[in-house]
Amino acid sequence: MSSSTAATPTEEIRASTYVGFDSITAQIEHKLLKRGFQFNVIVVGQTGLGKSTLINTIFASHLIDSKGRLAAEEPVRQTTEIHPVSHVIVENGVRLRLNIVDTPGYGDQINNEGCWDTIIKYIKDQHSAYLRKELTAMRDRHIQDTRIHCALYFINPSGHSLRAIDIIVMKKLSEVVNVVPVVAKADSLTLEEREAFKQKIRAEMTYHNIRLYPFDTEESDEEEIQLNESIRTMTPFAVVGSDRSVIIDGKTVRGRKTRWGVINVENEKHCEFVYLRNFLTRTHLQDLIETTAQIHYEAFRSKQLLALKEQTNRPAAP
Ligand SMILES: Nc1nc2c(ncn2[C@@H]2O[C@H](COP(=O)(O)OP(=O)(O)OP(=O)(O)O)[C@@H](O)[C@H]2O)c(=O)[nH]1
Ligand SMILES: [Mg+2]
Repeated sequence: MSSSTAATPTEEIRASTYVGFDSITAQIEHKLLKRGFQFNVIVVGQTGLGKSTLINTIFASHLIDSKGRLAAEEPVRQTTEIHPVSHVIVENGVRLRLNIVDTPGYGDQINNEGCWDTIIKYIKDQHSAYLRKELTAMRDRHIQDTRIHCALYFINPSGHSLRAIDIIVMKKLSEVVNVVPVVAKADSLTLEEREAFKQKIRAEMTYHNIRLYPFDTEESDEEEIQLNESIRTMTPFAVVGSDRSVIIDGKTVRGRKTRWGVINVENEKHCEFVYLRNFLTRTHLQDLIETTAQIHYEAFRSKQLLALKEQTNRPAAP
């Protein structure tokens, strides 16, 4: 584009009669509401840290929120394969298809080398399926999106430090997906231990140069930058999961009943599950989806297309 035309300022004219194009936002909203939204999350981490249980907790709490759906009461067993679980949640006319991909935990073998490969491959496969659909001559107007928007990474609540395997896997994941770390089974730490552990993990992640979500961009305004900063100081979220309901003050909630009392997973004083849920659904849902398309998928797409171009440009062998 020539710079002389780009630099000319456009004069703003106020319409003398009502034209009605301000309804474009309502038109867009109507269209989006009809189509609905798709949000895909994957859970990753060592075996037995409560990944499958947390999925149940998220669904159950959402289902309670959106009033009157059946709870996901399946008993949790050790996960042996990558398994997407999906629910459509409706709230005030907004339809969200929430896909959570459960993965088998790793870390109980003597040699854990490459145990995360299948998970990375799964994430890349979704990108490649999307690209394939985008490149077909008769592409659909709306492509079904299975790209993973967020990876919840489960950290063992050891209270000491990250394990070597955590650092490797989070680094690998952060190259292809938005990574959000959580401290699993946070009920096993005291409040002081929890804070100290979280601080230690943040320091270690900075030290190892692990790039975690959320990212500030040139487009971020002051408010977004502040919100992102507050999220960064809160991560990793210390969560407790439960696949059981307990009754507290006549209300059914997700909780863990122990000999010394009940942990209500939705009580902010007990754990940070509610913060994680708010972050995922209330404040960063759209940004997670957008970042996936604009950063992670874009990187994959340009790499693939460049490779394709090189292949076709190469002179044929004699
Ligand atoms: N104390 C405590 N126990 C939990 C929590 N979440 C899950 N558990 C228990 O931990 C055990 C393992 O939970 P799972 O959800 O199967 O763990 P997973 O990470 O899916 O394990 P794999 O499928 O082997 O990777 C179960 O007995 C759960 O009840 C938690 O927040 N606190
Ligand atoms: Mg599991």
